[in-house]
Amino acid sequence: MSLPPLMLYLAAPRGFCAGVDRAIKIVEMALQKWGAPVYVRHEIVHNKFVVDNLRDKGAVFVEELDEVPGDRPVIFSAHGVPKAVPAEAARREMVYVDATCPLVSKVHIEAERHHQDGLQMVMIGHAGHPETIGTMGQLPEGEVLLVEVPEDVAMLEVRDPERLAFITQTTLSVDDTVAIVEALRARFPAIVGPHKEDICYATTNRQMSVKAIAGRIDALLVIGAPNSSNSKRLVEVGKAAGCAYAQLVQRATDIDWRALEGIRSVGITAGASAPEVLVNEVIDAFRARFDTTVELVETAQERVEFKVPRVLREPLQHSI
Ligand code: 0CN
Ligand code: SF4
Repeated sequence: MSLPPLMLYLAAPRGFCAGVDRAIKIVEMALQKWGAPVYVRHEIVHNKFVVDNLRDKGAVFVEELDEVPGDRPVIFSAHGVPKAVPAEAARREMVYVDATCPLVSKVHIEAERHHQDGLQMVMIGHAGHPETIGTMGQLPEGEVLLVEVPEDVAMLEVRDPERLAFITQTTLSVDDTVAIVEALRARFPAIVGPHKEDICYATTNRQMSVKAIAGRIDALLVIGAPNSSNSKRLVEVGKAAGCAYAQLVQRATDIDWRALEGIRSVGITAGASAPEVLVNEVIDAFRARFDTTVELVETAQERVEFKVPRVLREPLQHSI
């Protein structure tokens, strides 16, 4: 029996970004340097496959610092941590390595600078997400007000409308954020902020490549985890760009083949925390069911790389 034909558009850039690559390397190098167990506060990046792999190598994942014994190294995840976390690690004289993405740290520094200039901050982000918690936690309680949707702007109670600044989460939808920034600027003309927002290059590029394929596909599959903000945004961007069926899948076994019956084309992308092996697994699953032609749709090239912290590049001075 011959298989039905299928065009598979593979978006690029997709998958690992420089911050994720660095964060995973940090855990691997810490395991090499200090041996197991190395503790990691929060999933190093939001991907079960990555986390399970590192756990197999000796990483222990916890949610809070007080779950880490004082005599073992601890790594803070790529999403960033409130200031109180490294402060507490230092107080306990722990060995810690901060795997916060440099592009998240940049937003932390921005917030700090505006605060020192006496400005109150508005953060555009998702409540409860670790990056939002970490960024808001750079400043004293109450100094950062959170807005999630344009409607929140009207409800803001600010100290002084003339002395405000805004910052954003790095993994938001570029288009949705424009609307929130416009609402902020309309209500607070004096508000200062970044040129556009603080969304990172990887988030921006992955959304752009989804838009490039959305118009010509019957279905879009985004490989990523349900707690991965940037991956979930790719599903939304696909739908907003006209793709009727857009679904987040962790790996090939999550694919709802019934929903895909009769499709002639599919788009595949992956969030910044999803490893390429899972992309290949999904492509292979399509090849098993369809006579698949793969076409790469590349809308940008990425050459960003971040160094790991110096402590991991130096030889071990003394064992712990
Ligand atoms: O999926 P991630 O671990 O995180 P979010 O998209 O949920 O923020 O991807 C890495 C991004 C960062 C920081
Ligand atoms: Fe850094 Fe962006 Fe990757 Fe997050 S998605 S780790 S901010 S490069």
